[in-house]
Amino acid sequence: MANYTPQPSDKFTFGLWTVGNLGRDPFGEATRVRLEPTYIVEKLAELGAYGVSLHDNDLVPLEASPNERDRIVREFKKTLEQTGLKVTMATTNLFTDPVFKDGAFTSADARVRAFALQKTMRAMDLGAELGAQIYVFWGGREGSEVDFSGKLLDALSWFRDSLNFLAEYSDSQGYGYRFALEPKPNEPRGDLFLPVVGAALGFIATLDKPERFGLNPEFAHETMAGLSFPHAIAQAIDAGKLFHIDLNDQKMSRFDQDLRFGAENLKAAFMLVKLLEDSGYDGPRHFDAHALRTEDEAGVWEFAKGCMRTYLILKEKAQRFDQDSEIQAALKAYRVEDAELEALSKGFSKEKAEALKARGFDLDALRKRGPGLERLDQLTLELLMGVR
Ligand code: GCO
Ligand code: MN
Ligand code: MN
Repeated sequence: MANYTPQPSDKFTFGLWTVGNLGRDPFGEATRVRLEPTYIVEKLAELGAYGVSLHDNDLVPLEASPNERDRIVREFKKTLEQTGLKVTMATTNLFTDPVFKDGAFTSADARVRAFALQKTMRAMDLGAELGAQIYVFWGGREGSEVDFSGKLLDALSWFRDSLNFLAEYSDSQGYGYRFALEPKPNEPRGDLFLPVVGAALGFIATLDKPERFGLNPEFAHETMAGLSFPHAIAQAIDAGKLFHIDLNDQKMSRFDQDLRFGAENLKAAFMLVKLLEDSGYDGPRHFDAHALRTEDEAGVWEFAKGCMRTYLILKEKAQRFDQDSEIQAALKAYRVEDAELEALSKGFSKEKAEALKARGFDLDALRKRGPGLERLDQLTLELLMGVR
């Protein structure tokens, strides 16, 4: 029996803000005390994680003087060296300060947009100094409640100008960042711009250097929108745009719950792990979730262990799925291959088109065929429930 102990090679990472979450919500105060970033790094290393990610202000407070900043960064780097943990992703907090209450890159106030650029460039400097190679854009406040303000089209174009500017900044500094946009449908704004994976993919194609930009999809976010996360991930993989991923869980159509990975939608979590492992995705398995507000610090580390352990268990289940002869037979029976028809249907030529138009099909047989999906689903469920 495997012991499901995480190793750095599993590439599990956590945001400083995730295990550092204070348990505050819109109705109640913090239920936990702040943990020092260096302490978080030490604990995560102990648990077998590979790395951490951070917002600029998770590490350096907004009001820190240049001297304080340097001291904090120096100490943090020392802990990284001692523990071997990597900083895999960096990002900017463009949502906490009231300055950003009506957006950052999409604010209607040019001063706010310029400040957002300044803050992001500084945060990119910090991330690069810590070795981050992925830079995430989550537009926390990039959205609206009142659309009569007339900025719907402008907002997208301001957003585009900012991303183009920052991609050039990264180049001019030699940072080599890969940028990952993180879609979310709502919360904290009534409606957020680029609400889902498909919307962000479409937007990337309009940027000056689309090859620099990909996605950081989050399980909870697509689920809040009532969409299938595995489908979104399949499309991101197909487009070559899965740069990073935020793993957590969520009940459909609710407020952003950020539950422990696998806590709610085990079937979708299994499918997701299978997709990531089968596709050869080799980026961080990044958990963007937090312990329930009920928990104390011990509960926080149980939460972190649980995220990684569930991933490893599902990874093992995916291997068993591939080795299960009945499941494999069901999969084989599901697909109908026909070399001649497949050759005719791919790569247009006039001859192929003529041949296909003239072809007869036994439609009755096609109508009557049962593809065996009930059996495949039940077999898979039984495997997940541990009786296969
Ligand atoms: C959320 C988001 C954030 C981002 C983070 C990094 O719903 O609050 O998921 O946690 O992922 O700001 O960009
Ligand atoms: Mn989220
Ligand atoms: Mn996220």
